[in-house]
Parts: sequence; C-alpha cells; structure tokens
Amino acid sequence: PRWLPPPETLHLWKEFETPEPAEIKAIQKSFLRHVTKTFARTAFNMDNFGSYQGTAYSLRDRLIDKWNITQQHHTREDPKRVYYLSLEFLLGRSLDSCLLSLGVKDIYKKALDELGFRLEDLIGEEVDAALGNGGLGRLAACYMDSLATLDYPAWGYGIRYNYGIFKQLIVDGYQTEFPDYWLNFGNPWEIERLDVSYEVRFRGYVNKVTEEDGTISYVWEGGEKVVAVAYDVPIPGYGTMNTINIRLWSAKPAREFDFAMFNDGNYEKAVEEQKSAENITSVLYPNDNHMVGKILRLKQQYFFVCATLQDAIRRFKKTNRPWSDFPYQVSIQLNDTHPTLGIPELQRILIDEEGLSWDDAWDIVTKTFSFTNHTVLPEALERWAVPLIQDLLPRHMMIIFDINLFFLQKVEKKFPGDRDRLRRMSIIEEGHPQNVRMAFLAIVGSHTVNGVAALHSNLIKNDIFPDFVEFYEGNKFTNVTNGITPRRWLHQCNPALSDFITQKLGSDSWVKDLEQLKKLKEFADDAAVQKQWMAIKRQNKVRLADYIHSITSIQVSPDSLFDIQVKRIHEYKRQFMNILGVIHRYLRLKKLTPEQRAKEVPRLVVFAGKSAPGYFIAKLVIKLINSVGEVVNNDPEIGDILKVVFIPNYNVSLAEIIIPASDISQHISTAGTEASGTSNMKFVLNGGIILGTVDGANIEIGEEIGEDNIFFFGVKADEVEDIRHLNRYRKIEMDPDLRNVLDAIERGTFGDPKIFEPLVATLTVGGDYYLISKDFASYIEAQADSDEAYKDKVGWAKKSILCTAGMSKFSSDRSINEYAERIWKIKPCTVPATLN
Ligand code: GPW
Repeated sequence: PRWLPPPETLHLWKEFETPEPAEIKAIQKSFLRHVTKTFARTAFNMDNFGSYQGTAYSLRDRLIDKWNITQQHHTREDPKRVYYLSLEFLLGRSLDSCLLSLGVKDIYKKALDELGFRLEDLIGEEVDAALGNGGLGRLAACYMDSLATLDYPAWGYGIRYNYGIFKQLIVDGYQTEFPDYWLNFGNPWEIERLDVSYEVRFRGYVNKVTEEDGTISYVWEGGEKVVAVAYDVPIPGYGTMNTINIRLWSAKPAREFDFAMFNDGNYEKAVEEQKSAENITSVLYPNDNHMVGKILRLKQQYFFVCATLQDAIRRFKKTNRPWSDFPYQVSIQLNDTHPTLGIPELQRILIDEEGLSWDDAWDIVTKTFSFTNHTVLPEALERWAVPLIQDLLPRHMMIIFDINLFFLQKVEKKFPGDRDRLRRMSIIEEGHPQNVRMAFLAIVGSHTVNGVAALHSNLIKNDIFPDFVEFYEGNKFTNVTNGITPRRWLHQCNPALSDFITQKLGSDSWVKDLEQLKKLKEFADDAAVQKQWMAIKRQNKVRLADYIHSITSIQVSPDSLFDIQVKRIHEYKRQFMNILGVIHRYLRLKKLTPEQRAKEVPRLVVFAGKSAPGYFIAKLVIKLINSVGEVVNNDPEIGDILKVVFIPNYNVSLAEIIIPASDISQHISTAGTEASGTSNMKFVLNGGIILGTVDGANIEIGEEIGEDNIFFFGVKADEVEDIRHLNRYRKIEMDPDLRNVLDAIERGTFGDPKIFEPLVATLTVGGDYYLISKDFASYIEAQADSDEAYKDKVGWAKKSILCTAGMSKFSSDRSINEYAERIWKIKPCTVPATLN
C-alpha cells in the first residue's frame, strides 16, 4: 500500500516541490551548499571543475522540481504517451543547454561572476555524454529536446553504457582508440533510481502446459536473470515547465553476491557472475551503419527492451484499463531495428503472462509499434542468426516463427502460388544458419514505417521493401524528414548570430518557432546586415582557428575559406574523394607562378570524424588525410593558400565550435546512400553553404533555400545502379585528373605509397563501388565554382543569409509534430507553471 502524507504536512511538500525563484542570492546559496556539503570542498580547495559540479547540482535541483511537477501532472491527466526506444542517445554536454532551457543563463552568469568564476570556463569542464555513434544517436537527442519543448508526454528509453563512444587520438597519423569512461567523476545529470528495477531473463527453456480445457500455453523458465536498474536523465523543454525523462537501464546481478561460494574459496566464480551481468551495459558498440553480430549486442537489445516494456506496462496498469486500451495509451517508436525484439516481447507478455489470445495480442502489438528505418546500406540491415536467438531467447524464437507463419499465410492468400514472393518476404532468411531479418519483423509488427528524408523514403518503398509496399498496398509506409533542434544548433552554439537574428526580427520567438526565420529574407540584400552577418561568421572562424591551434599547433588564417567535412568516416560518405580533391588542388597550385597563386582563394580544409575500430579502409583514409596535411601544411610555396587539418576526437561539443565557423561544408555521399544526414542542416542553419551530392536531405534543403545557394554535383541516385553494373563488367573509366592524383600518391609524395595501396585499390580492382571516379570531374568543378563564388563577397553574404532564412522546415519541432499527429496520435499535455 502506498504511503499517504498527513494532510497537515502537505504545505511543506508543496513548498519544497516548488522551484526556487531564480534570484542571485538563492543561486549563490544553492551553489555554495552543493560545493560545501555535496562535494565537501572549501573556498581554499576549489577549482573550475568543483564549481562546474556546484553549478550543475544547483541546476539539477531545479530540473528535478520541474520533472516532479511534470510527472505528477501526467499521472493526473493520464494522456497517451510516446516511448522512444533507442540504443543511442548522443546528448553531449548539458550545462549550457539546461541554463538556456530554464531561462537562467544570464542570472547564473552574474551569480557566478560575483563569486569569481567565469561561466564559460565551467561549461568547458563538462565531459560529453557520448552514448551514440553519430547521426542516429544525435537525432534521438534532438527529438527529446523537441518533445519536451512542445509539451508532449514522452519518454526516451535506452542503455546507460559505462563506456560511451571511444576517444580518438591521432598517433603518427593513425586513429587510436581510448576508452571513454565518462562516469569517472560522477554525472550530475542523472538520478539513480535503485527503487525502479526489473528482472530480465536469458536462456532457459520453454515449458509446454496443457490446461484442463485442452488449451496449450507456454512458460519460459530457468536460465539466468539479471536486474535492470533505472537511471533517469531529465530533459527540460525550452521555456516551458514540461521536463521529460530519458530512462537509461544499467545491468546488475540478480542474486546477491554468493557468500557460500566465496567462503568455499571460489572467489573467482563468485565475482564472475557479478561481472557477467554488469558486462551487458558496459560498452556502446562503436559501429555506425554497420552490423556486427555479437551476442553481447543482442543481449543489450533484449535487456533494454524487456525492462522498458515492464516499465511501460506497470505505468499502464496503474489506471486499471482493459488491455484493448493499450494502443490508445501507449505508442512505441523503434529507432531503427535495434529495439525490434520489443515486438515479440510484447506478444509474449500478452499471450504467455496475461492470457490473451494470439490474435487479440497481435492486434494490440501492431497498433502500438512504429518503426523508423535509417539506412539502405545492406551491411547495416540487422540479421541475427536463428541459433543465436534460439539459445538466448528460446520463447521469442518460437514467437518469431509463429509471426512469420501467420504472416506468410496472409501473403499466400493474397498472392496464391507465388513461391518466390514467400521466399523474398519471409522474416526468416533460409541458409546455414537461417537468419532473422529484423527489418521485416519490424515492418510486420508495426502500424507505420518511415524513412528519414523524401528520397530515402522513396528508396525504401521502391528498392528495399517493395514487396511489403505491395502487400500493405502502400498504407504502412511514409516519410518524416529529419530535423535538428534550433536550440542547441543555433541559439546555444552560435550566440552572436542568435542575438543578431533576435535583434533583426525584433523577438527571440524564432527559437521555438523556426518559421520566423523566413523574415530574414528581407535582409539578404541589406549591406549593413551583410556586413555584420559576415563579421559574426569571422568571429566564429577565429574561435575555430584558435581551437585548431591549441590542439594541433597548426596556424590557420580566419580569412581563408573554411571548407569542412565532419562526420563518421565511411566509404559511402567519401572523405576519400575529398582528400583526393585536396591533392588535386595542391598539384594544381604547385604548377602556378607565385603571382598566379596569390590570386587564388585561400582555403582551409577541415576533417574530423571517427572510424569504427575494425574498419581498415576508413582508418587508411584518416592516415591519408594526415599524411597529405603533413606535406601541404609544411610547403612554404603554399602557405595559407591551402591548409589541411584533421581535428581529433569529433564529438557533439566539438561540433558546436566547428559548425558555426564553416563557409562550405561537404555532404558528398554517393547518391542514394545517405538516408538523410543531419549535420547538413546544422551547417546551413548557421549560414554555411553546402557542397554536396543530390542525396538525402540535401535535396530538400536545396528546395527550401533555392538552388543558387547550394553547390550540387554528381550523378543522381537513379543512375547509380547502372554505373555500378558497368563498373563490374568493364574496365572502370578512370578520370584523368584522378589518375594524376593517384600517380602522386603512388610516387610517394605523401609518404610510403605501400601504406595506401589497399585504399587506392578500392577505386580499381575494388570496382569503385562508391563511384568516386565517376563523380570526380563534377566534384572538382563544383569546388571551382565555390572558389569563384567566394570571391564575390556581397554575393556570398547574400547566399549565407538566405541559407539561414530558408531552414525553417528542418527544425526537429516540425519533425516531432509530424510524428505526433500522423504516427503516434498524441497531443501536447501542458504542465501548469505551479503546483495546485
Ligand atoms: F544503420 N545512421 C546512423 F541505419 O547514424 F542504423 N547510424 C546508423 O547505424 C544508422 C543510420 C543505421 C544515420 C544515417 O546514416 C543518416 O543518414 C541519418 O541522417 C541519421 O541516421 C538519422 O536518421
């Protein structure tokens, strides 16, 4: 039974649950209380990290008050909620974004100033929460920000990895990896909830039970259990009371430490069990757009999905509704196929534990789940070996077979006698071993399937799942173009531009309503605005130049054109083509007279990004970039006309410095391979111009800002297949300029050419799968166009303003409203400003 507060004490609760007013004295008091009491430090034993902790804990108190009020309100209103299931949440730092969301940045700055601390320094003390690889994880973080800001009753669910994405160091030009033990100095942004925990079973056996009336049921028993413990990360909406939660699960051993074993002297075995449970949530898999079929990863997937469903069901059951209400109270979004086991898991709970019929249960399941696909790359589509699932989750494997059987029966009914169609559509792929095609399971178990940009959603429909489109008669498939939060990706990371926009628009309402940016178009030809606009860009370039110097000791000029490509290193993203283009430029510059060279647009080419530790070719690309930089940057004939920098350890907080400083950013994936891309949106929102292929969201960005304001090049997605076919069956036509570049590498211009042989071979014997040779000439041409355009300062400033002005569509607020209205069927639930 729940404890009820004595009524005469309620005013005390209310007093302490109401957020403190944001007054300087109150802030200083709470800061000093945390510094001296929570962290036991004194005025004579302080540093910036200590004051970061004090500030963070003082803000945490405010977050928790808002969080509690939000949860109480939601409990009372009981709205339909959305659960966003993701194996990755790439949140980055929280201090600055939290200060801004709570509207207390200025007053905290003042309060800390008076105590002798500079807020900027404290912000720099925070380590990133890097529980993600790249775009997919960062998208989840942007979506949490929008869900909170738009007052939606939403929860994120994921894993609290002890180690986030590895730290990248460059040693002798090569990537080396170091563990990211981000929790070493504590995490002020989480609340440990030892009281919220669930058991998760693995392995064991399935018992078949025949009831007296002859009905058959199955019980999953035995095996081993681990416990999932909740850690809550509050996400405050911007300028609203709504504060939602990301619940991250951490694995603990189910049984207490085995003292009998310990006393028998079997220490190792006693500790072993403890360790193997904790292993489950110890590390984030560092692969982006690539599946590695490791059993621990499958364990992670089931572990988090199992705990999450128990949590959602417990919340649902508190209201004593019938099961048939479940899909009207709960919507579950699968962020790619990684949480797809939620589908058989909910089916199992409903039939094995809650006693529903298969059909009633399946009806609930398919009305509850929806699924976002984020890639068309075949190597990224998850396939799990049947024997692996059978061993780890025997009951789920039975259920998946049954789901498949009933599904194929329907296919057979609709397309009688079409054996090849059944083979193509089967959730179970035949072979040795058989495999479960997780995307098929996700499609069959969901009411809606979406891609992440218009082109991508079309490719899903026409190229990767056409049989399913035909079977469902087009009704399940839709597009929701990705978006980014303008709070972090303009307001927070580019304060100078943000203030200027607010000044020009006469209001800061654009931060929550990006449509307002359209009004900037009026200023595109205004000489004074252009001048200030470009002055702000220059400030941001100086900030990046200083950072580059501090990390790499390379001096770069803020007056050069900043040409930036930052993202995970992957063959399909073609950083290789970029560095080949740089070599081409270098060779061309070397042929010019000093007088001719002086007329060239000076260019700084920046790279950053991590490679998966086992991705050999991607790692060679990093090495080549560093080797080229070594030669070019030290060539006295070249000077500032060309510089090449690889900034190590790309992460969210580094992106916040890099993105506002770009003149050009490159998004040059082979057409049809980048599902959407989201950094493209961040750069353009900050007045940077895209040089890119006709791929992913680049296309829609071009539509919004106008084709004059983007440098497109390369073949179109619908040409790629034929070209690849030709590449396979004839000798590849090597672009002559590209041949020159490869010759330079092979001559040893950039060090021992043997090192780069396997990389260069991808263009020849490798069949040039990503069409670098095909696109090279038009890529170089687009680069030359960008040089010409940059010489026209007025024209460039206009383009830059029109870029920002045209980005309204790409707010994650727009994306989230689309999901809420069209897919989740949830409504905002506005939390009152005070308790009542
Ligand atoms: F393979 N994306 C990613 F689809 O960052 F699962 N990691 C991944 O593992 C996958 C996709 C997956 C990215 C896409 O590459 C990018 O184009 C897209 O903008 C982003 O997901 C968010 O939708």
